[in-house]
Amino acid sequence: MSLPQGTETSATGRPARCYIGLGSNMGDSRAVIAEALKRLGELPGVALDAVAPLYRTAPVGYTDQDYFINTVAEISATLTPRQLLAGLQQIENDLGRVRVIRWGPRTVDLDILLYGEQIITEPDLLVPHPRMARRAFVMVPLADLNPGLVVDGEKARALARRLAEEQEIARC
Ligand code: A4P
Ligand code: MG
Repeated sequence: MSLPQGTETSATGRPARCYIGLGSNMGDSRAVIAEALKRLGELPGVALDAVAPLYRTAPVGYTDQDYFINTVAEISATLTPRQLLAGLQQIENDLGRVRVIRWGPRTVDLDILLYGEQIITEPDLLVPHPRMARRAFVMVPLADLNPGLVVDGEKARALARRLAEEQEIARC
């Protein structure tokens, strides 16, 4: 029997290695990201294994807004992708997320970038995150954590180097 997408944990029964993208460009973004990371590690079924450095990044998509602070966290998860998404959305809401425009300013954004090897294609849950391989603000911190990870057929480190030449990003 196959389960609906997003309701399976890792095929091995072991925790799934997942990567979470974090971004903020409203309020005290550093403090918001720090608090989001703390709460991420406190979610039941989540162990926070590693966090990349913080980066200051030029806005992508809707460009008439402030620079972002971005990073990526590596976690081990025993909850399902859907439960993980619900946990991330709870953190966004608890931190007073405000977002008016798609791709516009936000207090905090938490995206599931990768959930183990799972591919999920549901209207409200797309994993791998469909735009991650085009974004320096995702690929540069992801490559800090796992340079050899293959994303879209290319190693994260190579992808990150190329994107960092095209998009403004700096350690902060
Ligand atoms: N959703 C689907 N798949 C996922 C996933 N893998 N992880 C759904 C999380 N959510 C996922 O998200 C809208 C819906 O996406 C959710 O209800 C969920 O069911 P949202 O966070 O409410 O809206 P959003 O973030 O404005 O939209 P989206 O499409 O996720 O935006 P992006 O692509 O994440 O872009 N520039 C810089 N420099 N740094 C940034 O962090 N972020 C964005 C947002 C644009 N430009 C940026 C940055
Ligand atoms: Mg989002």
